[in-house]
This record gives sequence, structure tokens and C-alpha cells, in this order.
Amino acid sequence: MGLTMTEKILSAHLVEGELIRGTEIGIRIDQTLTQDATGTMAYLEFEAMGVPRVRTERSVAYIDHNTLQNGFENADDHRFIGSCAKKHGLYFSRPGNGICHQVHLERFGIPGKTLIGSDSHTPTGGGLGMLAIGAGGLDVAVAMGGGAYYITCPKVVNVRLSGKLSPWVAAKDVILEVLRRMSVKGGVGKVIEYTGEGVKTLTVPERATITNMGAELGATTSVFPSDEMTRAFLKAQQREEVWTPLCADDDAVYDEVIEIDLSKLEPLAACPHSPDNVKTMSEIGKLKVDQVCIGSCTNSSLLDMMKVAHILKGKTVHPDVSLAIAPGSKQVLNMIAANGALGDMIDAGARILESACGPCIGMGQSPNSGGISLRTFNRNFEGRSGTKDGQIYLVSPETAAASALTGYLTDPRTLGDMPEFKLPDVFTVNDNMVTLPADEKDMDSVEIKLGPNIKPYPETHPLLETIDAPVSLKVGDNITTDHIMPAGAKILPLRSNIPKISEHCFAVCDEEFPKRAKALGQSIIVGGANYGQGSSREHAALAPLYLGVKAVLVKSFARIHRANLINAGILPLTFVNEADYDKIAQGDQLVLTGVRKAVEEGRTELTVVNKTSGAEIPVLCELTGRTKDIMLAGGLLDYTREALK
Ligand code: MIC
Ligand code: SF4
Repeated sequence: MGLTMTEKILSAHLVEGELIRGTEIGIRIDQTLTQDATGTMAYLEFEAMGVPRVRTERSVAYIDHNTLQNGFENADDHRFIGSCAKKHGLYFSRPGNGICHQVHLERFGIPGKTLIGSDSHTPTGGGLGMLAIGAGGLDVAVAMGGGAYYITCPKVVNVRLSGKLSPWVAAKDVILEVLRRMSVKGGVGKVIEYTGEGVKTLTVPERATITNMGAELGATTSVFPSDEMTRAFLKAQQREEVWTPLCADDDAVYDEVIEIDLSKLEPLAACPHSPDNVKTMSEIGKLKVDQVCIGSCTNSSLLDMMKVAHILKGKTVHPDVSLAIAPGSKQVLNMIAANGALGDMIDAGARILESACGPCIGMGQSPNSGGISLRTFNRNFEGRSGTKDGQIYLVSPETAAASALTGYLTDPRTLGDMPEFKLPDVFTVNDNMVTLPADEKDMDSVEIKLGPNIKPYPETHPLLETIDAPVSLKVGDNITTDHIMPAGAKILPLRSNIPKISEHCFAVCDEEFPKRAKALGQSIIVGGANYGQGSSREHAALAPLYLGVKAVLVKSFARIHRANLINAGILPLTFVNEADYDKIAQGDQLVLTGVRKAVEEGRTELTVVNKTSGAEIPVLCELTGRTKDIMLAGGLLDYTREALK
């Protein structure tokens, strides 16, 4: 029986378990990446594990999220991460060098390798034929220490691409179409593999747009073949030597097949407030626009910028629109500066931002009240832009640029003939903003530089025998980690300070939650389906841990968040019957007896008694051998410390 690309990479890296779908497997990790918003915690955790040097083939620490520096906190974090990188053997990508996923694709990614990153958009590397997965910071810390990374052996979905994109229809429209068909929950437990003749027509940055936003499907990751297009990209990046081919066997067996004829696609937009709320331009109709933002790890490549510059050249941004552009990396910025494209953008009135995440994570450029903002980003969750009633639409760079000129959502196909946009044969390569680690012999002399805002990992406790606690919060379906632990310019500087950041936990849903949970001492959260989708931030588990949350009971979990809860020692429970969700109200007192014993014995069915109403509710606590031990120990850090003893 033939193999999928996923199976080929997984079997070459398998260190535990068997490739049986739905079972837990451990894989060896070749590369890791962190960014600064999740990085400080990850390095505190790495330090707590006591491993002196990273044991991966390549680990890179990026600074790209918290670059606003409206106070000492961000800069202290950068300095701390830089010192950890130097001491522990990591490459350090300094602020200004670009967004982690864009830079990693350009400078470090290697086909056929495994990569985990403390950022949910790590699957961008799938555009190069890597198996690149987003994870919590602690999982990345363990992988840096040479430990395996554990996932549920995924189902594999084949998206077969045929045809060729029509002029002005973009890679963004491909992934928006996949999101329209599969929804934000449709990818859970699955890897999405792209194959077919249509693949050959897509460049690596276009493929990376698609794998990047595969995160919004809830998928474990997405992967493209490594072919001549990949080789050409790596050659242009002056690192052709790392190229290896990767493709699925002709008789590979897939769990699901989706056919997409690229030539039939049209420009699409994801409407507020979910990336799967996808409509065509005509379905949306006339929409006046207040703001346009171009950039983010989804759409900030050289090719994207060239298209935008071409559309803007010689024109002026509509008087009612603010246009902000953040090129994805120093390489991109440098090249558009050299070839005149940057000048065309500036001339048209674009507000040029530094090469960083910026508005994508609410670091500035929040739209006006109720403002309509078109963004080339990957997430349009409520409030993420920093404006609570902001209306965010996710579109391609082509649609964004065309709309910035007209002031209305505009189908870029109205722009007339499209020139052929080609990637250059050689990119401008200068890695001077990547600091190399100290030699092993000098590492002891490198001092770790902590700042006053950097606080240790919160206290954990081994799993209790009985959890008897009230429901401190009840929420609905599709709660994102942006709801649980919001980001943005005011809160992101607190990422290294769990006591402080926990004061903002669930601020979007209920501002009183942190005070209430703290006063209760111990509590349980109840939620709906796809709880914890979106960002990989482990702070969405660490803040509840700090606030005394002992268990989270929901209809279903998103993958990374569930893993983060287990890593933090918070019990993840799901309803056996989803209708039982209605049998619990906020404030009810719930009790689970004999939990520790049940977990020890590997029993997955437990009963929650609602002491307030008397209802007995069957729940599932699905922990396997390893996650069972992590839970019993009180979290991954305690478990790893014990394992290293
Ligand atoms: C995001 O896009 O939400 C982030 C910010 O990149 C997060 C990571 C974080 O919260 O630090 C992600 O996607 O994992
Ligand atoms: Fe940064 Fe936005 Fe990409 Fe997250 S999604 S890594 S915030 S650019």
C-alpha cells in the first residue's frame, strides 16, 4: 500500500507508537521555532528542565510579536530570549528581521524535516514540504531538550488541485475555499495534503499562504510536495543543497478527498467574525471600507508585495481609507526597496510598518469604532484587532489593494490585464540579523538577563482525588484562545508575568471572571464545541491554572489547547452526551470523586455530579499512557523534571 507524504515523514521520525490513525505517536523533532510572545515562557520552562544545550538540528528564537515596546517589558523579554538563545545553542532572529514563519520559510525550512513551533501558524513550513506543527511553549521546550513530540496519529485529507488560478485570483482564495467547505472545526485530527496537477502552478510562497491558514481549519498541519518549484525557491534563497523531493505515492490511501479546480475559483472574503464565514464579492455586495491592512505571516511575501505595489503604482489611497502595509521580512523589505515597489507603495499613501506581526495581533492599527477593515491576515476573531466592534474581513492582497484605492470592497478582476508576476531567480540574502549561539565552550560565561516583569512558571499540583468545585464560567461554542487570553498592545507585554496577565483572562466574555475565579479558590469552566481554537498560546491554560481552574468540561476541544491544558495539569473533560451541556449553569457546584484513581487505572468514563441540581452527567477523560502520567504529576514540567531525575 502506498504512503501519503504525512506517513512518509512521520515514519521517518517515529520514536514511539505505530502509525495507526487515532492512536498517540511520538516523533523526533528536527527543528523548533519560538516567537517572543510565547518564547519567554518556553525558555523559562527550558531552563527549569536543566538541559544545557538544545539537541535539535536547528532551533531558532524569533522576535516579531511584541515589538511595540511601549514600556520596558517587551524589550526586557527580547533581551532575555536573546541571552537564552546565546547560552543554549539557538539562532536568534533579532527584531526587524521579520515574522517567524516568513523568515523560517526563507532561511531555515528544509523539505522532509519535522518542525514544531510555539505558534499555531508553524504549518507555514508545509509550503516547503516540511511536517510543521504548532504546539504549546512547553512542548517546544521539551523538543528543544531532545524529547519527542506527541500527537494523535492524524487522518490524512487529500485536497486535489487541478487547473490554474485565473488572473487576480490568489492562493488566499484557495484556502478560503477550503475553509468554506471544511469549517474551522473540519480539520481537527487531520493533516491536509495538497496534490494534483494544480500544485505545480503554485509557487512556494503561495503554497505557504495555504498551509499557513490551514491552522484555521483546526488541522494538525498541511503539507505540499517538495518538487522542482520547491527546488527553485531554495536555489533562489541560495540553499539548494537542502532540497530533497517529497511526494505521495500514486496509491496512497486518504481518509477524505476534496477536489478543487483552481480555474473555477473567484476572489473570496471571510466575513466577521470567523475565518470560515466565507462569501464571494457579489454575496457581500457593496461594502464601504475604513481600513486596509496588508501583511502577516499569511500574505507578506515578496510576491504578495509586488502584486500590491503594481496595483497601487501611480494611484492614491482612497481619502476615507487608511492603508497599512507590513512586509514579512527584512529580505522582502530590502528587495522591494531595491526594485522600486516600496516607493510605489509610499507614493500611493500606504503607511509602511516594520516587518513584524503588528496589527495582526492587535499591536497597533486598531480600526475606528465599528470600522470595516479588510486584512490579508488569517484571523478575524471578535475584538482581536483591538476594536471590540471592529468588522474584520480576510481577503487576498490583490483584493485588499484594489479596495484601498476605491474605498469599497472591490473584486480585483476589475483591474484589467494582470501582468505575469515571477519570483526572482536569486533573492537578496543577508542573515546579519540572525545572531549565532555562543560556542559550547563559552556558554557558561553567558549571563541570562531577566527583567522585573519576568515571573516564574505558576505553581502546579498533582491531580486531586476529588474535584469539588463550582462552575466559575460557562461559555458557548468556538471559544478561541483570544477569548480566553486576549492579546493586543495592552496585554501582550504581560506574557512573561502570569499573575498579572491572568487579570485579563476571559476579558472578552466576562470581565469579572478573574476576580470571581480567584475568590472561589478552585473552580471548573464549562464550554461548548471546538473550545480553545486559534492561537497556541499556553497562557490560555497557564492563566486559568493560576486562577485555580481544576477542570474544563466542554463538548469538544481544539488540539493545541487541549494539549496545553494537560501540560498545565488542568483536567480536560468532554460530555458523553452533548445535550448535558444544558444541565449545568454557571455557579453550580460540581463534584468528581475518585478522579485520580480513575486516571491511574486508565478508566476514561467518569461521572460529574451537579450538586446544585442533582443531575448525574457522564463525561469522558481520554488520557493515554503518557498524558495520564503528565496529568497525575501535575503537568508536563513536573513530569519532565521527574523523567530527567
Ligand atoms: C496568533 O496569531 O494568535 C499568535 C499571536 O501568533 C499566536 C501565538 C501567541 O498567542 O503568542 C498563535 O497563533 O499561536
Ligand atoms: Fe504573527 Fe499574526 Fe502570524 Fe500570529 S498570525 S504569527 S500574530 S502574523
